[in-house]
Amino acid sequence: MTQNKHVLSWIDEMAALTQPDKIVWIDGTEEQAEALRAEACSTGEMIKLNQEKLPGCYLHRTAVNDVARVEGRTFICTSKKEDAGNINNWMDPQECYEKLSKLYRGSMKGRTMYVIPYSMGIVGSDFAKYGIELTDSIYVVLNMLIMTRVGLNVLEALGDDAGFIKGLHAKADLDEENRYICHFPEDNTIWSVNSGYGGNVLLGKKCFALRIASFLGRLEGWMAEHMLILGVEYPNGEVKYISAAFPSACGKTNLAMLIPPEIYQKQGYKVWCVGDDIAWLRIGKDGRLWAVNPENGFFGVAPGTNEKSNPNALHTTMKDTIFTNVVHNTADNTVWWEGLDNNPPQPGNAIDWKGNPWDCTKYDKKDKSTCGAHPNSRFTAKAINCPCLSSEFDSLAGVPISAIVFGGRRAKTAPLVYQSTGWQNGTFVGSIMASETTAAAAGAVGVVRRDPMAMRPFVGYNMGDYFKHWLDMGKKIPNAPQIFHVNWFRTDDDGNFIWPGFGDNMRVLLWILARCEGKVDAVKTAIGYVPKAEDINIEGLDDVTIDTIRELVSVDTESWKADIDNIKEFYNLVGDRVPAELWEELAGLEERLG
Ligand code: OXD
Ligand code: MN
Repeated sequence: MTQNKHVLSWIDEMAALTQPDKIVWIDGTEEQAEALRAEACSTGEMIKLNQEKLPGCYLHRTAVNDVARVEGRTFICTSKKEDAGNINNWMDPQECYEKLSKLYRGSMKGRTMYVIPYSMGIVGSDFAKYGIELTDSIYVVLNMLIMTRVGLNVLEALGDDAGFIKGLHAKADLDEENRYICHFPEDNTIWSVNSGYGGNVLLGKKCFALRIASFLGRLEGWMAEHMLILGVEYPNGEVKYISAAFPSACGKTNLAMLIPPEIYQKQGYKVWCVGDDIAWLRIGKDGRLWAVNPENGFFGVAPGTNEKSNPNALHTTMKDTIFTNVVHNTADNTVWWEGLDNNPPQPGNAIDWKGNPWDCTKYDKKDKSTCGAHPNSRFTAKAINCPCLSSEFDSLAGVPISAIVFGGRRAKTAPLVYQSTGWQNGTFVGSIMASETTAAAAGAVGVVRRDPMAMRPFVGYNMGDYFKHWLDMGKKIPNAPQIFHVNWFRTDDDGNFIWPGFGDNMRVLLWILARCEGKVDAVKTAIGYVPKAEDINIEGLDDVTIDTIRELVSVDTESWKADIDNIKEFYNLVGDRVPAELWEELAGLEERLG
């Protein structure tokens, strides 16, 4: 398959450790993928769904103890602890290799080791980075075939180079006590063991395209961010691009695939999706910041996805999709999840995510254990099947970014939208990003979790150095994007959301883009620029008046003041590498708040 000595000797070493019965190279062909699907169905690892209704679609269930990313068991193994920083778990690389080697030893006996050569980004482009994942899971192979660009052309493009990311994944016993997701950024290596859940085992995604890539980006002068990328097309055909970072489960996929309200559709506005989760950003020759989505598919949360919230995502999942941990409707061999529609499969025809008969009549919104689909159940779907996929999805150069948008879930503090006063202030805005926990999650409601740039679980090095890298990048981008913050989740005194959200977020995106072009005024406040209420278009909105907008864009000085201590506490936790510029920004904010 390849003569690359670095590749071959590494595979030999890993095979000697894990001792598979055989080694199979994944070549990216449909014939091989089809044979693997058949094999997975014959062993029960996957279920082939109704091929008339859902062509090319399959269902998989993970182990009950293995349903989400495990931040507590995710480690950054740099030789110096300070280089991983206080926000990451750290283990000494040597200690970690030794510890995990014991878990890997002989773990593939009686199993096959699959060798997956893959590219993040388009093979041969300036953005592309190559990886090889070794895994004993067909499910992983089939997901990687959707999420990344897999094929022998990756090996050709790599040539004799040693510069590939070495990923080793073994399911082992799926023992949660011995589950580890470890990153060795200094060695371009990722080791994952005892899990079969997407975010822990599809090593191209969070592990490579965010944690390792963020480390490489800092060394090489680019950025790997937890951001969607979308294009807004104007009636004259011009398209402007926005990238946006929100914490996990705050609606990135919905925003990326937004359908504009009717009044905009009639005028000819459209929104195109370039990516829903990860952006790699580089400074272009023209001095602007250019972005690609390094992935090739969507690994989206199923519950809540429906014809209203995200019709584009729903259509994307109608073919060639792997569903994980959703309800199996055995009446017609299809799938269902909470929030899809009001027709759950009836008792006798429904199998829940654990593989047990499910009775929808016992469903209680407040009790997660009564759900048919796991709240973190997923679809793995091909980008190419997305009806609103941007024509620039495959562009070698990426797309030029006009605006970077940060966002969180804040009941009171953050207004609907505000604009930072420049790159340094915008970096500060990103660094203090936060979300409040909702009643949907276990634990206290309204607890603020700081999640800088939505990267808290994904920065592969010291968070203070990451902030510094943001500031340094700003100095190098002659024509930098404007930086904004949005909050779709402001609530009234009864706890109801004030802003309708979803497609109507288009109204805010248009204000953001108008600001980028200097086409609209704004009001300067202590935190930055907020819209004049009349500049957010409310035509066609039933429950939103100009007074509602006034309320939404008002700055609640008291709740900001109350937030300052929490920000200081967080900066202190990040530690002494927080750049002085950000402390100055914080002092400035405190002063302006009075
Ligand atoms: C994801 C996440 O799965 O952010 O995208 O957790
Ligand atoms: Mn994500």
